[in-house]
Amino acid sequence: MARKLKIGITCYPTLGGSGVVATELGKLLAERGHEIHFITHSIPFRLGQFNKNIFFHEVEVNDYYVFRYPPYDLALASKMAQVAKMQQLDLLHVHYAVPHAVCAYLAKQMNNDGLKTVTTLHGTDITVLAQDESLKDLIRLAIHQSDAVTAVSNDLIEETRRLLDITTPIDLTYNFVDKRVYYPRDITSLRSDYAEPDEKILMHISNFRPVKRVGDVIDIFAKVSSQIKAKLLLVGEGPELSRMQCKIRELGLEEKVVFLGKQEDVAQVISLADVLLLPSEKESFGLVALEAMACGVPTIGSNAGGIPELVTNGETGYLSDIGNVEEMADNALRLLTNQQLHEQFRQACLFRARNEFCNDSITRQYEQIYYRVLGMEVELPAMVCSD
Ligand code: GMT
Repeated sequence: MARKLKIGITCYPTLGGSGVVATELGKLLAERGHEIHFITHSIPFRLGQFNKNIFFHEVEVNDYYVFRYPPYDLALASKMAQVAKMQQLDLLHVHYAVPHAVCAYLAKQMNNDGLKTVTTLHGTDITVLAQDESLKDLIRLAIHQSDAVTAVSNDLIEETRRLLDITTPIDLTYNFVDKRVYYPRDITSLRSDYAEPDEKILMHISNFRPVKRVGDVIDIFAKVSSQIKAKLLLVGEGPELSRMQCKIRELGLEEKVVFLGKQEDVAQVISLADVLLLPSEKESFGLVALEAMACGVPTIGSNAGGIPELVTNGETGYLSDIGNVEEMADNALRLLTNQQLHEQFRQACLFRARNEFCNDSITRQYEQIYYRVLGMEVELPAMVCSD
């Protein structure tokens, strides 16, 4: 039987797809008997219940008076090296290239015990930061110095190669959802708080950054709600929120739009929706569309980045070119006015989420990568995602 591993995980621990994936992965690995050490500036928000295999090491930044800017990156690298030594970690798995992969490289240099590093690229660390000439060489160095690099879609792999001229192997590790958490919830009583029985619910969940094109969400909804009775539920907060509030007022849609703010129990909230709107400009994968899919909710969105690897156009949702809000609205109307078609999409969503993106098989892929970088020949049995 394969030896259980001691793994350090670093991620952005607050709200955000990369932090969610890293935290859920850590929890699943702990369930499988590995010892997981989160090394972050605060407790990952999805960590949840106590598990004897999970440890948290807080990165504290030294505010020494000569520092104009307290050096978080150096504090993180030192903490990584310290924890790796004290806990005899086998490897560090870092999520997001900057600064985490760079810090892991520094920690490896400080540690003489053959510490290995695995870097997972999540999206904006490449699609936005690698376009910045001042960061490009640093990101390239961090990638080259990792013992394994994974990315969450084929599109992101290609983008990484294109933007950074990287030729070394990059493993594909799609985002996943825990099927014990993400399933269609019973929302019968909750739904009436938001919509009449004959109204449809459209939903958008994001961090309201410009790349999410929340303005398009509102334009799509404006067209849909001019044709059928509908509500728009907006979940999350971010820089575009107040501009969007103005736009909603200008279009006279206040009565039809509900702001839910940040929500932790995404599976419960998303189960309220008839469709999810995701018209992003950039999206390396689109975890939220997978969360929706696992709850039986089809996505209407753009064909940006890795979204087409997740959403099958015409089967589990409809994808259009970025900014084509007319077509997106028509597609939403097509689904929302045809109950039989909607049910067909819903079933396809449930099947695809469970079979292609389930927690068991993707956790196993990560384990294979860990054993490979440690030079351990371990053949883990293939995982069948069953009920
Ligand atoms: O979507 C965001 O803006 C958050 C961002 C993050 O860094 O946490 O999400 C990225 O990573 C997720 C998990 O791998 C992906 O599902 C998202 O598609 C990706 N976001 C972008 O590429 C914009």
